[in-house]
Amino acid sequence: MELLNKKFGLIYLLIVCTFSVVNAQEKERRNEFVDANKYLSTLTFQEGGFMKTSEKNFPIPIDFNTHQDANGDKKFDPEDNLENMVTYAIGKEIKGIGRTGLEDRGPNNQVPTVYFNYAETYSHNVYQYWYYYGENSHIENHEHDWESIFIYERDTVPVIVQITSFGKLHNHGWKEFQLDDGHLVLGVRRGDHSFSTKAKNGVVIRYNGEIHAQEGLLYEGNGQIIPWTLYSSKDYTKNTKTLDETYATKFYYGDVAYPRSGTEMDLVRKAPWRRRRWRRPRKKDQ
Ligand SMILES: [Ca+2]
Ligand SMILES: [Ca+2]
Ligand SMILES: [Ca+2]
Repeated sequence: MELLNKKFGLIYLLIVCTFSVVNAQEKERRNEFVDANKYLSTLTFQEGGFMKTSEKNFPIPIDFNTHQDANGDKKFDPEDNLENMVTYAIGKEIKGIGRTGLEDRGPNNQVPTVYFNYAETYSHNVYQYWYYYGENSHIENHEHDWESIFIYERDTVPVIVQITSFGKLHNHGWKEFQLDDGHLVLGVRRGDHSFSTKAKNGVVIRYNGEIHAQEGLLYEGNGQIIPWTLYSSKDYTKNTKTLDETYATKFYYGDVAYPRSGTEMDLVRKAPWRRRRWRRPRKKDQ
């Protein structure tokens, strides 16, 4: 009995300690306010090539269209995104044929968008930028595609740039990248949207919202300036719009358009804000 009590005592102590650590983190955040614009990047997409198409979709809001039930399930949610998305276009009121062939899609709010989050480790401030695409179309076809870049800052100096590439984390030094007015220039690989340290020759969306087709293909948006929309669920971030985390908590990567999956509600993935990395960034895989 005494042993049991001791055990419970220990568990109780552990729980109390865990909560205190969490509370301490909340209270002792190093930065009272966080400017989401600080490490906003310039994205450069891979162009076409011989017998290859250019990148066809760009970072957009998960709710770019809330008025067309494209998959016919009587719900208006992100599972209609692949069907509603108009390719090779950036803009506020995009209309056209959807990615899977449905006519009269839109108007779609396909403006440059990034989902921002901030977290602190014991040594670094971590600025997280999560990009949402309607589709991953290289090697693996799936509806929805999340790619992220984390900037690890020590005091006020950016040190590590962590990118995801084919599901793995890669750490690079800040100095490995080209800069655009002090902002990172990232390459984005065609179709799967994984990041690379080298700039690409296709569509460019600058940190300030300037859009150029370069050698890529863009039917709408070329030459325009559409400032990035940054979403955050934290109340202490600046230059952000409020993200309602309950709007979507999972994304189903399957779609009837894909022979491999063939069903809408297939291959479920957590929303970034439900993932461990969102709350507790780590320097390496595992
Ligand atoms: Ca629907
Ligand atoms: Ca769908
Ligand atoms: Ca991808």
